[in-house]
Parts: sequence; C-alpha cells; structure tokens
Amino acid sequence: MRQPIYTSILKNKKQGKKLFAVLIDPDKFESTDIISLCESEKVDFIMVGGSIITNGSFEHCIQSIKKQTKIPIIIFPGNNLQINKSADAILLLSLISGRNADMLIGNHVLAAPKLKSSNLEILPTGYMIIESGKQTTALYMSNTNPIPYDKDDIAMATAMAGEMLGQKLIYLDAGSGALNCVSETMIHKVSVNIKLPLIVGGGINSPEKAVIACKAGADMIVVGNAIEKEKKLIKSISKAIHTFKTQ
Ligand code: 1GP
Repeated sequence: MRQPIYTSILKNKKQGKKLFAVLIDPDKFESTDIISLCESEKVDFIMVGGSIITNGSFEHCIQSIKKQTKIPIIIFPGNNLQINKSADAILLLSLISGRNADMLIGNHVLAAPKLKSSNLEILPTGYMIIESGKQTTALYMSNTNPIPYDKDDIAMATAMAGEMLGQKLIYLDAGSGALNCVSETMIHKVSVNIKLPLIVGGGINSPEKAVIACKAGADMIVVGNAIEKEKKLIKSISKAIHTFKTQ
C-alpha cells in the first residue's frame, strides 16, 4: 500500500529532495498527453483545482486522470464544491494571509461532513497569497488582500502563526499566472523560521525559476499556467527540481 502523502512529503524534506506538483485546471483539461508526460517525467503529485470552474467537470477530470496514472492526485480546491473521493488527498486550505472568516473556518465547517466520509487524506495547509504585480483570480475570488511582495517579515510571522495553529503545510502562492514569483528572500525567510514543508507556486514558468525557489527553501514547487501553454516544460522543470541538491 502507498504510504500517506504527508509521510512521503516529510520523508523527502528530511532527505533534502524537492518535489514537483503539476496543477491541472479542470476547465482547461482536455488532453491526456499532459498526464503521460507527468508519468514519464516522474512528477510527484498532480494537483487538481481552479478558482472557478465554468465549462469543465471537476469529477470527470479527476476520474480521467485517475484512470491514466498512479501519481497521487491532490485536490487544490478553489471552493468547497471541489471535493471528490476519487482523489487521494486534499489541501484543506486556511487562507491565513487574509482576514476573510469564510476562508479561515466558514467553508471548512460546510465541507467537514463530506470530507470526513470521503476517505481523502486531509492536508491542513496554511495558505498565503503574496502580491505578484497583478490582481489574480484567487485574490479576487477570496476577497482578501495579499501580503505585500517585499514584506518578508509579515510572511514569516504569518507562516509561524500557521505552524503554531497546527497547520501541516505552508503554501506561498503568488497566484496563477503571476507576473512576479514569490521572492527568494521571502521564501528563505519563511523556510528558515518554520519546520513545516513549504510549497511555493505562482508564475513559475522555467526550470531556472523552479531552481531559484528550491534554493531559497521551497520543498515543493507547483506549476500550472506555464505547462498549460507549453507541455514540454514538464520535462525540463521536473529534471531541474529532481536533480537539485541542497547545498
Ligand atoms: C496557482 O500556485 C499555483 O495557485 C500555480 O500557479 O498557474 O502560475 O503556475 P501557476
């Protein structure tokens, strides 16, 4: 039987091995090539979710990915409608950078009974949106303010509070298609002040940017937008992340 996803994230962190998650937006999921590439390039996780789903089917997307691969599927929910027991795990996001009570506890209360009966592995995640040069969908939909791009101390203290409150992961997100990725200094400041695994995403569109984030202290890199535009990036980004050696 496969070990729990959280156990494998912790194990990889301990060994200094960086992880790569490809984010699939159900609205844009149409080809199976992307999943074959994830398989051949040894992507660690497939995340599924989107701030809003208009024409795609969340359930169909997860089920069709599941049929094609054994790579664990982690739901990265855009809202509390995005729960499906065919996935393996779900990021239970608390938007700790914001002050919107629904994103901190309200939606969790609504989702809890369904989550409890789903058998999904629950990954409590302190989710932080960082200002990135443009208004992102996540920011607009969550009705929150981001942490300013250059306020590393605020990001550090927020992540520390998340850890003290019992989150199991911290996710620094510049938002999908961000103009600016989360800065190296912010990733570094957060990573050295928490023990939790650190996920970083938003605007990472090259192997170089993935390596910069790994070097700064990210344990898992999430890429969505860039791969939607250029599937072949899966190969180069995966290689860069998986051959990265902690100094
Ligand atoms: C967005 O962090 C994810 O929430 C991924 O961002 O789509 O820009 O890769 P991109």
